[in-house]
Amino acid sequence: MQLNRASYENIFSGAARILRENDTGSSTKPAPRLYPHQWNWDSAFIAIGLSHIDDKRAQLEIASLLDGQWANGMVPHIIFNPESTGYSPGPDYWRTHQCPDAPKGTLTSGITQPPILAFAAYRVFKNAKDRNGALDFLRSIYKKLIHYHEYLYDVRDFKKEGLACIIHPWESGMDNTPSWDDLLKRIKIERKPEYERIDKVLISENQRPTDKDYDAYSYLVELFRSLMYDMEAIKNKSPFLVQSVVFNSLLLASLKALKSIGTEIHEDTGRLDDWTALTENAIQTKLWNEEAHQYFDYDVLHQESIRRNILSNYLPLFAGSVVREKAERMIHLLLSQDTFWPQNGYPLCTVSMKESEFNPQNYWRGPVWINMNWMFIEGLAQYGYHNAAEDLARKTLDLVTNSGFYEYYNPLNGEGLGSDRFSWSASLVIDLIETHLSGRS
Ligand code: 2M8
Repeated sequence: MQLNRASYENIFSGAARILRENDTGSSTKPAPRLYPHQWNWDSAFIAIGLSHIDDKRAQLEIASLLDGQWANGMVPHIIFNPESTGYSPGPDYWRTHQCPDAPKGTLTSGITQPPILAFAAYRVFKNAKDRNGALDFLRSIYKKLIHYHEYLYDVRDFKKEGLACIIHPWESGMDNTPSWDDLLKRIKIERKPEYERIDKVLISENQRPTDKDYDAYSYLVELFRSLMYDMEAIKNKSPFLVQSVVFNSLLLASLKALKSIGTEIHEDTGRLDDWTALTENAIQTKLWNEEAHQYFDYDVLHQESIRRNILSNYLPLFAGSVVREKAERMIHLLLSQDTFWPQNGYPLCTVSMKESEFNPQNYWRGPVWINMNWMFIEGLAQYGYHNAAEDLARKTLDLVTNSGFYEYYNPLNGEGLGSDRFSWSASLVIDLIETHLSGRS
């Protein structure tokens, strides 16, 4: 049987419908009710899928995110839609409008997310049918993208080692991954922060972070708010400072894309090569663990590697920055039925099944996420593992065909979890169908 674009007609049109339903005009909500604003890395993943349907709308997704850019270059993790309510913490909690760097007239959070934006912008360009329009788009965003990366190196590379630091679990995008457990437990919360949790009203509690996690998340936001989001002060006072693998891998992938963008539009790509070499080297020297054959997040305050076997430790494969011999060892672990690829279930678990914290139903503690699978499909293909990449793409499409466009899935039985009609699940399915199926059965 030939499985190609035509075999997935229904799933493709279902995905396109979800993107239309979650469209607010210039941006796309990650989910209809649970996430009613614009999120940073969601919009990047969404733009990639949209680019197969409508060039201009994909470009607008990225441009609208950049409208929320701060004067210091930061692209925030959430841009609030003033017409949407029902998400907490909202703009009243973040209170970023008090901060001189925050954009005027746009309400945003005060932190960022894994920087895959430039990578997505380049994909949007490559997929465009109108080449001239797409070049204009690149010209209109290039300086803003450079400014974002200047921020990541000049402001966020606290140790001046070529590794951007994250200051909050939300900046990793993998909010309650077990890698943050010990760090969060160590935070001394003197006064319980005041917040409400709407997520638990919409989604089963056993699929979401705990209240203890939320105490820590909110405590950190209240701390940053009290410091007026001043990064020098946060660097000295925050109990959460991590050189994260997911963040720096996506940064690397974006730097390479940014260089291609600059070359396309004949712009100066000056600092990009230096940054790339610096970060590539720092990932190899500081984050690589020879014994475990993988990269580990690094806890800057306690000066130790965070030794949890989680899927994002392998993301340097997506950035294409792993030498072949290391890559082969990592891919062997990744495809193993003991760790991330359950024998009778669905790959890839976000936490190794061998870790005691592995939980097949809880958020970033084990379930399959489509964006992660998508990045590994790209990574495996880059390293010449075309059969494994296609296997993973088909398994991912089977999962969505059987269970729907969920936020995440139980890897053991395929059950859909979290929010239904989740935008990046829809968008990346479109990209998988369009670019990752060879037509082999
Ligand atoms: C989740 O994070 C938000 C906070 O940013 C939340 O739980 O309320 C994460 O899965 C994150 O990666 C994602 O960008 C966001 C929106 O989909 O939801």
